Amino acid sequence: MSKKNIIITGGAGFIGSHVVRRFVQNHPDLHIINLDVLTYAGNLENLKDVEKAPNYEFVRIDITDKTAVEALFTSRTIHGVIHLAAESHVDRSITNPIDFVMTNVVGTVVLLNAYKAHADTSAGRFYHVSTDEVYGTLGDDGKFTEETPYDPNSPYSASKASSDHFVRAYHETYKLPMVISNCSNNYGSHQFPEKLIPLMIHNITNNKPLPVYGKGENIRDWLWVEDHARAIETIYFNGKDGETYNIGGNNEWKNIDLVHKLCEIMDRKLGRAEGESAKLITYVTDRKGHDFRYAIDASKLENELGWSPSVAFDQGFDKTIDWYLENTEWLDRVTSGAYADYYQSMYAAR
Ligand code: NAD
Ligand code: TDX
Repeated sequence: MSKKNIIITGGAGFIGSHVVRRFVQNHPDLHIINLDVLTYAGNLENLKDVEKAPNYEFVRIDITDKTAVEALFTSRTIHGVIHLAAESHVDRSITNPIDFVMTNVVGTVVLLNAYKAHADTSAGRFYHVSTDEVYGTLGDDGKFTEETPYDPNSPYSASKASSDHFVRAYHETYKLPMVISNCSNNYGSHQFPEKLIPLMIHNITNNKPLPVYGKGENIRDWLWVEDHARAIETIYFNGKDGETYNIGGNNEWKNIDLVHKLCEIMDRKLGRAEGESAKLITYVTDRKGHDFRYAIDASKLENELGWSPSVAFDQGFDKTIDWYLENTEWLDRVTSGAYADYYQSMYAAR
């Protein structure tokens, strides 16, 4: 019997590469097609260890390219889609919202149409990977549940909310098998250094200022990326069609406390005097519309599907820092070229 074909979009990105690796290694009965256009955030180096696996294939396609997406869906039977491809950085969405509408909204609808028209929906499903940012912001108390009304504040979260609505609408209208998850902030290896943790690691290593937005009091709920990938695997196989599952780390940190913890660990690992790296902390102009706090109630996923985070933050954070320190070539490569211009435009006048 031939293998079932599963497309994972955005598989060359941060979370996508962890999901692809997990599916390729754990499911030799599936043929995994990594569909990615390789934007600045996509990097096939992230998948070196699985690129020769017999059940892995890479296709370079832009999800907004209807013709190319249709051609893939008609070249063989597609059974499932796990959709992670997106423009994912909030700061970039503030300066260039249109890219976010194109990829996150239009690209998702292109995939949904191809799935509706051509997929074998009896033996797979469309899984849309989304974010807790669609729920807006919390005050000091409470957590986001699956019933929290959508209230997105940034162009990024508005585009993700819109794509979530399209997925839900396709389920209601066309009765297609679909599932959505909304996850909190991920940390781990292979994250592009525009995001808080790898950006700070890179700057500490290079003795550059550490730009903390506003007063550093905003709060995020951090989850080990491998735990997110495992949640996606659990939900893809065992979730209920038409349902949403929240995924979170139950691990809230004020940005400034997280940066201080990182500085302390980096001082030790780099053999610097205590307090040395923290001297680099620089408070800069706040992000526009900066959501104050995110926190996820993941009890539905825990109670119904038996998932829970597996890695304590201290352990995961330490491993993450070690990965960046041991992979300086990766970091150097992704911070060469266009990164310098990005950094200049985002931080120089801040
Ligand atoms: P990322 O920016 O690291 O990777 C995105 C990937 O999508 C890249 O490989 C890029 O090349 C690809 N891509 C972008 N536009 C494309 C297009 N038009 N066609 C084909 N491929 C395209 O993102 P990430 O942080 O790994 O996030 C992955 C998904 O998870 C996103 O949908 C994001 O909204 C969601 N998410 C991220 C987090 C987080 O903390 N990073 C948390 C919750 C949800
Ligand atoms: O230089 C910085 N200084 C700073 O103070 C950066 C890059 C960030 N921050 C703050 C802003 C946030 O409060 O740190 C916090 C985390 O910022 P990001 O890493 O940019 O993540 P966030 O905006 O919270 O969004 C992330 O989590 C949800 C991902 O980028 C999204 O893709 C995901 O959906």
